[in-house]
Amino acid sequence: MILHIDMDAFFAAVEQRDNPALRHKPVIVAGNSKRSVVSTASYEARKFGIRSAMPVYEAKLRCAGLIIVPGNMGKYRADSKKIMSILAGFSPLVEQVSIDEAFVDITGCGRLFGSPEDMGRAIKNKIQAGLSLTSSIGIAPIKFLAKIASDMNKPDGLTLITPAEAPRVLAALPIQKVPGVGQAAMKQMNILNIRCLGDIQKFSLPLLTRKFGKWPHLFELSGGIDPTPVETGHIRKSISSETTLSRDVSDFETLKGILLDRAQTVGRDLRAKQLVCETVFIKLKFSDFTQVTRSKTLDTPVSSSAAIFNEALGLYRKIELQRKIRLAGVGVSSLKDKTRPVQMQLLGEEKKPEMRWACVDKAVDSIMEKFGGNMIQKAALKELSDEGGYDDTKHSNQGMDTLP
Ligand code: TTP
Ligand code: MG
Repeated sequence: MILHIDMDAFFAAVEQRDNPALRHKPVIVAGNSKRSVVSTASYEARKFGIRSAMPVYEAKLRCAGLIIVPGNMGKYRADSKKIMSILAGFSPLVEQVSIDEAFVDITGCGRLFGSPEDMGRAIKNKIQAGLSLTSSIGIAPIKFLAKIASDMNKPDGLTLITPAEAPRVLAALPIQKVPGVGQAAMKQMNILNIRCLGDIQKFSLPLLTRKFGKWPHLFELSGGIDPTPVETGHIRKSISSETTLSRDVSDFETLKGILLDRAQTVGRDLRAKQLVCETVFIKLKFSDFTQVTRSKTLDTPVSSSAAIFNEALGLYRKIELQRKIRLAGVGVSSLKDKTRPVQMQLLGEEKKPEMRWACVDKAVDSIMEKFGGNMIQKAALKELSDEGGYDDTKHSNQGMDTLP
């Protein structure tokens, strides 16, 4: 059996816990710029229709008494770590999937902790006692269903789907609840009158594959098959950082500066985790809220901010700009352990810029770690911030990313 846990209104709940004046009130955690978006809303705020990723101005319109609290990632990360270590006390097979979410394989834990339901309750109680936070837990025979189950009775839920119940729940599951089913797939499914996962079983797999290519996975899920195991020792799939600009821009120098700044943040995070990356990607959101992402896979893994920046810039140059840019982000994926051997280029190794930049990065990283903030930055960035080109509503994604 697999258990999935997801904390309730995580950032907002932490803030409400730490400040009694915020309890039972509509609260959002968000930046303070006019263009900030809601990271999360307390359940009291959700009653007004306020949701993650909604612009703050819209949230304010929906709820006059809304309280806006700035985020504190350090605090959320520390709590996340405590939650994960509580989970590790129940099973060695824990896979953290985001800052407030994890799968736990509880197969074979029965003798120590009782029934799956008992175990779910024990985990919830331990988190409540240790951190004064509520969580929602789903337990099911496969990962996919466990995640669906944890969402069924939020907040403070505990939902068990037994192996006997699983086929019925799967069959009745609205297709839009299935991860990976986007707008385009939904359209095709509507044509075939597929509303629930169970409807997929009415078609033959060869027919679906011939017509739509990538459906074997859905077909398997609809039949209750999800072979993905709980993966421990999980390396983050990606690291990214993005900036919402204080005004929409299209001038190259400002955007170049932002990419440089974001590349440095991402690079620092990457190096701090002793990782290298094989893919660099960028994300741009335009004034009309449409967005594009572009990625490039590299021949050799890199970790220097300069290499990440150069690749990001190369990607950016290839995008045809028709509208002004509202948000720009840089990210890295295909992350590998730095200590793992990699194939080096045989020629010109001593001249490789990546090697030379390693010394600069090392010096900059240690200064930043010691003194923090803006103690040291690229001269190009100094000019930009003097011009007031963009605000500081950055947020590093936590691997649950919206980015690929
Ligand atoms: P979620 O688990 O998606 O949301 P939540 O915990 O706030 O609420 P729920 O009870 O529905 O689980 O995300 C966890 C945290 O990640 C959330 O508290 C804030 C952050 N986050 C963002 O910063 N931006 C986003 O768009 C989302 C969805 C979450
Ligand atoms: Mg959550």
